[in-house]
Amino acid sequence: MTQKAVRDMDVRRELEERTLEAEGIIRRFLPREEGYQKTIMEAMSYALMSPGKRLRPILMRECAACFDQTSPQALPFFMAAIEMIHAYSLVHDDLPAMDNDLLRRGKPTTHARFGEAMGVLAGDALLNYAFETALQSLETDGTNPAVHKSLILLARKAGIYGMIGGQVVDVESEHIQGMDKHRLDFIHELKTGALIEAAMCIGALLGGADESQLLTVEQAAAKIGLAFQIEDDILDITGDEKTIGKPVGSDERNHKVTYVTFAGLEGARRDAESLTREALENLASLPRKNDFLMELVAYLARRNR
Ligand code: GRG
Repeated sequence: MTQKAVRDMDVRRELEERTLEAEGIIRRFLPREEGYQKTIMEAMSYALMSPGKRLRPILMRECAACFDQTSPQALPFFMAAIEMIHAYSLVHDDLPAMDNDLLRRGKPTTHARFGEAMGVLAGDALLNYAFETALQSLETDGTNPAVHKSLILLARKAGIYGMIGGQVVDVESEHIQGMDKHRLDFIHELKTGALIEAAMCIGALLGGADESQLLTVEQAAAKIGLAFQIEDDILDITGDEKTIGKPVGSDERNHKVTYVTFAGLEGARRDAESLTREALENLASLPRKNDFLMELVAYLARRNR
């Protein structure tokens, strides 16, 4: 076995453990499936607990561990909340009005399983419940300014200046001629990057990062988010388990403009690698060296090699 294969296996094993831990935390905050609202609660659990990597809560926790972790008690609320926001975005992204996908994470999408109206409502409910969950952190750590800053950051990065903003420009871009690289970068930065930035910055804030350390983490996260999206675009062409639910190369066949359209396959790979290298340099400058975080970031950038 090559050295790279051994390293990949180690990261995957460690990642599996962290994924289970994150799922344990998320499950604690799930609403009980009962009463007249049972169906929506089932749909929320279905969307949230179907097998995903839980990267955002894991990145959050690992970023907190790069600091002196001044408020670990608020962390689980935000870990669960960010995954709820991610899950809602996937549910809505799969709806007929958006990507119209029938499979996600190897299973029927939420609207395919529960119907379109329930798909819309389950997404709405997960978004609302995410903030209900994050706001509960005030009850345990309400005097901590880092908690207040984290709540504002979460709202902003998930909203019109973040993920939703990126999705809006993406949807509108389907109807315009001549997508340019600047617009595509803007879409990626917001649609994919904003939630990764929120995850890592909230982790840093709750770990006790100061303003300049927070900026360093935000810069690293932006690079990781873009590298992650580039890898996703590469996977859409080369095919992998991540494309489950989408025909291999479908974006290319549908003439959807992706990062690969501008940079070519090799250029895209090179860009993802250099973004990752820069992000690792940023992370290496934080007070505590977090080997797993560094390994994870490097692994994400080479997951289709
Ligand atoms: C509907 C407001 C709204 C936003 C949708 C997340 C998103 C924005 C769209 C999904 C489409 C897409 C390919 C986005 C790129 C980001 C990405 C690769 C998401 C998938 O994240 P993973 O790989 O998924 O972490 P799992 O299933 O592991 O959680």
